[in-house]
Amino acid sequence: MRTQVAIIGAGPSGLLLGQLLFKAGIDAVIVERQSAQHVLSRIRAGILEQVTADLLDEAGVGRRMHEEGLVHTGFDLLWHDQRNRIDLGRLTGGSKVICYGQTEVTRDLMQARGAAGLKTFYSAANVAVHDFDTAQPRVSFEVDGVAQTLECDFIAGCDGFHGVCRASVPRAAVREFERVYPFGWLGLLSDTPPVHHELIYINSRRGFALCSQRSLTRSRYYLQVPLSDKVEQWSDEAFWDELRLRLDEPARERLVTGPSLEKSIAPLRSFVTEPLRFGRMFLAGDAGHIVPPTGAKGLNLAASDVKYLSSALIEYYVEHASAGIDTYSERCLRRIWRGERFSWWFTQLMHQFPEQGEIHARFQQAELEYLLHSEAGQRTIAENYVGLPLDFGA
Ligand code: FAS
Ligand code: PHB
Repeated sequence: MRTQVAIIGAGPSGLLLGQLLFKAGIDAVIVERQSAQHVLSRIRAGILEQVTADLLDEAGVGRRMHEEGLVHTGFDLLWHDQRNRIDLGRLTGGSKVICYGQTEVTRDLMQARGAAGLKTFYSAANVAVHDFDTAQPRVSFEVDGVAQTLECDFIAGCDGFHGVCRASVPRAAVREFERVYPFGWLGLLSDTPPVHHELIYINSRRGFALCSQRSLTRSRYYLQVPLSDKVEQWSDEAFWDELRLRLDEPARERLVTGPSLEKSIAPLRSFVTEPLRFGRMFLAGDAGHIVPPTGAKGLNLAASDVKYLSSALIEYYVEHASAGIDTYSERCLRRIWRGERFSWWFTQLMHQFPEQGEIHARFQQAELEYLLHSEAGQRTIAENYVGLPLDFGA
């Protein structure tokens, strides 16, 4: 079996890349370890930057996002019972974000790929990548116990943090940068109306909390919890009780609780691999980097990687040029590190770090008070949150 681009992973990175290549007439086959149902069962990101929304439109899958997504022009910061709105629209000359769950993005991409009759191997076992440092890379895997080999020109490693592609690169060829945070995010999804029309990021003495949403009738909440916590320890009632303690009075009064549709604990880390290209194999999305979700950057950085990679591959096949391929890693990493920095900074600002002593809480309070009385301070939050332009600082 042969294709032009073998894509490993059918998460948002792999599916979006497949769709953009298809629109350009380039053949790509996706090999995914899990079933489609399992991929859709994962509850992840919720905020799309304009760059990501534009890319979904370019891929021809933006219709439902525009119909069902919630346009947000601001969010609230709450700490010590002080709630202040960061006015994204005013501070960035009109930029906004769209609240539309990653699950729905993935569903839209899956449906478009299925409608186009494009080849996707789900439930693939023992996926391995070979000879990506030669001009004849290939992928081997098994489906229903039958061994398959996919010969290709390029391999796109869109297989997430725990994937096989980065793991297949000789250690001497990569530099990895990592910071693991001493807490996790306990997330709960419920069919209850959101507590506020926009997001509320909370720095409470009891820990960080986030009030997010998926629609006018479906909410997504997060609580900072110790890394030692297990999701089984947290009943729905315990979750709602703890959330109430971290909200201010107006939000407590508006909070509508209900049974959880999903509950999980995600660890938080900052992680970057350098470089992101290894001969004819490229890493994109979580395969190459991870951010703490505080800044809502994970999915959006994955989308910009895919923008750079799809443009490079289209340039290679259509214009027979390799400038995009040769600069892929450098262009992605410039944007990745900006997203990493903002996500780290926002995490440091909004979470409790008891191990760093009371002085850290005082630093946080001083920084929050400065930010909320400084147009410049709020503008730095706003322009990073809505996403810097793709060519920023180029
Ligand atoms: P993904 O991990 O989504 O997809 C990789 C795909 O590759 C998966 O389907 C996997 O099954 C497959 N795969 C893995 N190994 C394979 C192999 N050997 N062979 C074939 N396929 C293989 N971001 C936010 O902005 N906000 C959030 O709140 C948020 N919450 C998150 C919670 C969790 C638990 C995690 C893990 C991430 C979260 N993220 C969040 C980040 C998340 O949204 C990612 O940025 C996004 O999923 C990136 O998409 P992909 O790069 O496609 O990686
Ligand atoms: C979400 O809705 O899942 C979400 C929103 C904003 C974040 C993180 C997660 O910063």
